[in-house]
Amino acid sequence: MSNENFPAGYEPADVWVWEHSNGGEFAKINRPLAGATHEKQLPVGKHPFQLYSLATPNGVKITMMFEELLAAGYSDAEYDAHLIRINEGDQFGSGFVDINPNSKIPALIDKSGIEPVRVFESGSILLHLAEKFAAFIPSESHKRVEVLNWLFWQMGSAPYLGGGFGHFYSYAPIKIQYCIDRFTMEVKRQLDVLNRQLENNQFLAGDEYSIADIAVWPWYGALVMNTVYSAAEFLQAESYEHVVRWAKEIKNRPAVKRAVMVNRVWGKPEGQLAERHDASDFEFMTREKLSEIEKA
Ligand SMILES: N[C@@H](CCC(=O)N[C@@H](CS)C(=O)NCC(=O)O)C(=O)O
Repeated sequence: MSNENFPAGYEPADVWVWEHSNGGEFAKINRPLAGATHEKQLPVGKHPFQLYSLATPNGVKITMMFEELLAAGYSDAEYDAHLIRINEGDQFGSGFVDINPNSKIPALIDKSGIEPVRVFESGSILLHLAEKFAAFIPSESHKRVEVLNWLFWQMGSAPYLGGGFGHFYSYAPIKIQYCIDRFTMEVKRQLDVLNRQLENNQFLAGDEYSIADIAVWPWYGALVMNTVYSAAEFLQAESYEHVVRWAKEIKNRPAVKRAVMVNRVWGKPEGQLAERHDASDFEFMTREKLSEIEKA
């Protein structure tokens, strides 16, 4: 075996032992165990859809879908968006684990049918809503399968971007060249895949905006627009010109401008809407507006 391991001399033990200190930002909130750590029921609002989430890229996918559905006139898509603070361990509360045994945002309860159903995994939520409303997914089989191709491409690819590149480039407590090189190579390859696809297509799956764009934009759009990981220069993001064109076009959609605010508790006060229970909340319930009321 190599004698260049890090830390020097490190060899994996026969049996891995969990040390609470390992992990760095984000990984440190996890445990090698599933299940609830504490009893906590989830709040329930008045709308047919109850979303439990945070404005990370995985969370934004679902608020984009709801805001796009509402903007397209599907008034039955009204939703309550409750805040799950993953840094504080809300995803390990018993109520949350009941709706997502994987303890990750986003998670949804759909109360619009005869019985409430739980929906977890962002891809499953997007597909469930697209099928329910027959929206943002084409009905013709050959077009539909192309949307599913890119939807599932995202599910398989983004963990290399977030859990691999983002973790080692931004969050890991030490910079390890081997890990950064390995995941940078993969992320640049993925960006090139998207760039080639978007060179000849307005949207990912062709000429129609779909759940494929809604799944991919919060990760790869954010990456090239430098709103995650501050890595645009490192990755030469501007060279993926078709991805940049697509990312900017989607960013300017009114529904997307609203969606990125929901369950957001960082950044500019006017861009933070911790919870969304009504369309008017975007006007009256942002952090900026609440601070004005508190001061008055
Ligand atoms: N494959 C999942 C990934 C969800 C995910 O990783 N969510 C992160 C936030 S972006 C999370 O909840 N992390 C909390 C944790 O790891 O404990 C999906 O697409 O829904």
